[in-house]
Amino acid sequence: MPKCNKKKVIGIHELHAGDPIAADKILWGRESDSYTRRGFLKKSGLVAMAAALGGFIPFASKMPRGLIPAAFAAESEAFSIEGKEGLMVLNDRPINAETPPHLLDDEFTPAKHFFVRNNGLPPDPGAIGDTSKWELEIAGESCTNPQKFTLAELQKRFKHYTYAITLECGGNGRSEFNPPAKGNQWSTGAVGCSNWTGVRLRDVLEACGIKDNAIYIGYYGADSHLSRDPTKDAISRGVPMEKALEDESLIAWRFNGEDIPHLNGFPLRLIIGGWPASVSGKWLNKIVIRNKVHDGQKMNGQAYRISCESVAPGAKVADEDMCIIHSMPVKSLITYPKSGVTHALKDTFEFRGKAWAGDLEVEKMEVSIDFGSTWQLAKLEKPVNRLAWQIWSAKLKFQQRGYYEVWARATDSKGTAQPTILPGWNPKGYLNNACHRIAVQVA
Ligand SMILES: Nc1nc2c(c(=O)[nH]1)N[C@H]1C(S)=C(S)[C@@H](COP(=O)(O)O)O[C@H]1N2
Ligand SMILES: [Mo]
Repeated sequence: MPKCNKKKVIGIHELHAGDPIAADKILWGRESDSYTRRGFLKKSGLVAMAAALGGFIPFASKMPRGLIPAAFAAESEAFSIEGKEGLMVLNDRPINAETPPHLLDDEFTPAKHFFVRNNGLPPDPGAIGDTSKWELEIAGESCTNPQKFTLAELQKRFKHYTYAITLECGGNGRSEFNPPAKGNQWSTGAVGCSNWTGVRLRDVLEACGIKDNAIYIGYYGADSHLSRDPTKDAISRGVPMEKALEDESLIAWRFNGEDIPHLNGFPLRLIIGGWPASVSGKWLNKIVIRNKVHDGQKMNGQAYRISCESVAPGAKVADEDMCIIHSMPVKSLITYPKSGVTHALKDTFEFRGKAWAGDLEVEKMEVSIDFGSTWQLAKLEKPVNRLAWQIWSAKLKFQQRGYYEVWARATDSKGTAQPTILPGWNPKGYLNNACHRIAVQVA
């Protein structure tokens, strides 16, 4: 039997109907020990709610506990965040939201459908100010000539490039692992592919001098740690020099030709494709060139690491036996039609979706309508550039009415295919690249 998705996707009204106080905590991180009868939001909750409502809330301190903001009155489906549409909000952080597969049908993911994964609290939009004066510092022990650039200087001094880059959270698909792994219970939607414009990270690093002993870079952003402790970073990850110096690694300020959405890193972010999106630092204000593996927040311990050797489900793995994730694995999505829709029987049905393979290209795309017993070749397009996802499509015939599942399977340029059900379990639930399956009712 197909396993049920453990992540509950429910609307804000349903969420509040059960236990509004708990709902507040889920949505805004409103802590039970920190409110009076009126229900003060913790600062983190306020930032989340303000972002969701599109602005500062002057009377926030007067908001009753468990209140659904009237701005969401019309929402009965997925809860939406200002500037985002149809995303499903996960339940263990203020703002982490994923995109249902049918909303990833555009060639390039529009801002409103691009997922959000925050480890900490985004900078206050009002505090960002004049973005031309936004500063990026390049430093680190392996940088010969540390410098600061304003965004305007970066734009003026270096050549601009645009690439479509697939960003996928390392934990995408986590919800299917059993025993479950802690962390955001992502289903399939912590992924998107959009056009990013900026300057090459390489050009900027070279202008600041890369010492011979450089092996890694690390980034810092302007968001704060959930605790608001200014000595702690929300996240500060990086990649080996080789990856940093690739053509497609950008310091970007444009998203599909527009400003980067606030929750996705406005005004400046690092874009490094093919690897867990956690290496693409948002609200970017500092890059360090390191003579050792970067040791920032979430580089150590078990974060963004998998067991170096495969282990039995549920096994405990020592930190020293965990390896940093590099390239993401081959994967695909069915973005049309929407799962669960009932279709009238007809000659052929059109299916389509996206496929990507980390640092590699997808070479073959197949679909199955019989739970993986047989596979039919789908049409697969080339990526618009390296590290962009690829569009696939297939025309399928169903002989009779009934319930079907359509499964999609991609194979990368090294011949590695997606596993049909689940890949190897790992302690933190990363890299689930199982075949995407949708329900198709033919009536
Ligand atoms: N400064 C900063 N950068 C960050 C994060 C963050 O919390 N803060 N989250 C990372 C993670 S884990 C992911 S998956 C991607 C998510 O990018 P998105 O929110 O634009 O989808 O950003 C990465 N960059
Ligand atoms: Mo992530």
